[in-house]
Amino acid sequence: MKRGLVVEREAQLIGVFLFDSGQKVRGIPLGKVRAKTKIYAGDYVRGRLNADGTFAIEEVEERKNLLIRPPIANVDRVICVCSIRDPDFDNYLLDCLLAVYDHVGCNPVIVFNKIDALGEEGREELRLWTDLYQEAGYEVIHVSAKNQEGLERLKDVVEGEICILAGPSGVGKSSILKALTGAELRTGEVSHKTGRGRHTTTGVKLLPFGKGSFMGDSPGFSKVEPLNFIRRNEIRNYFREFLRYECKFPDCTHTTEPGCEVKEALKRGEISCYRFKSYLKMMKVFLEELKEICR
Ligand SMILES: Nc1nc2c(ncn2[C@@H]2O[C@H](COP(=O)(O)OP(=O)(O)O)[C@@H](O)[C@H]2O)c(=O)[nH]1
Ligand SMILES: [Mg+2]
Ligand SMILES: [Zn+2]
Repeated sequence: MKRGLVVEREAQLIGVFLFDSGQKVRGIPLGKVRAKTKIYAGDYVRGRLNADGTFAIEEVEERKNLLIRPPIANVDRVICVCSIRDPDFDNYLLDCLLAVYDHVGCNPVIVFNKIDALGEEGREELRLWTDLYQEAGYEVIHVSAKNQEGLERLKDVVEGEICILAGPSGVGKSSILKALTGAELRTGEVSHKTGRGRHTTTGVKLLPFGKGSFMGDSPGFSKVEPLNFIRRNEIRNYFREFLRYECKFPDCTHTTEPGCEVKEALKRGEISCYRFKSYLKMMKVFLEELKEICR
């Protein structure tokens, strides 16, 4: 049996990239497969080549995750794209994306784009945010889609992975995709005319790039409400730097409990006030004492 990756999923079409030959072939799932599961872009499949060159899908491997927007399975990486200027950096939005994508198991990496366009002040701001997120436990990469700077490093970091881009409008997601894969980023839904009238489906392609990596051609979230995805008392698990501390109560929400080591770390400056404020905002909690700690 051969192993492949579903790189194209639109209406009735299933495009499979075969790992042994690097060929793209049309996949046709056997009835027993079809009865068991839908097939998504990002599914790893096993099967055999038919005489006519199509690929009989005999098996869909178990998924490690399945994103809904865009509909892609087995996403290893979400590339959270930000800029310092044009548009201005929105740290709360980034913190929301980091939390939600960590929660669904898509190991987020932070990419600051447009570094070519920064003046002295912008570069200083970039340094501060970069330090902050690295200290919190995230990988941070500086790129310029315009000058192709930093793209090799990005390709190394996501080697062999299925990726999608996320982040607000205007930060350069389309430009990065174009620079990495040569293709244009599709954003909207695709309408199809079928025999049964007009259907709306979200077709997705995975585009090969770099060192055995694939990128979805529809972006992930540009903004997100964490409470729609994560239970309130679990948000604390998706602030990586909080996990280094052990509070008196194992279910401490780091708000009003006594013996909170996260708040102690905040007071000592080991945890960033920006990050802690984002946490409280996601929790929809107001803490009077924060005025004293974070000036
Ligand atoms: N100076 C500079 N401009 C960029 C860079 N990347 C994208 N842009 C510009 O930023 C604008 C938004 O880019 P786009 O890729 O459409 O962003 P998206 O909304 O995130 O897909 C466009 O005018 C791009 O030309 C970059 O690295 N440097
Ligand atoms: Mg775009
Ligand atoms: Zn605590």
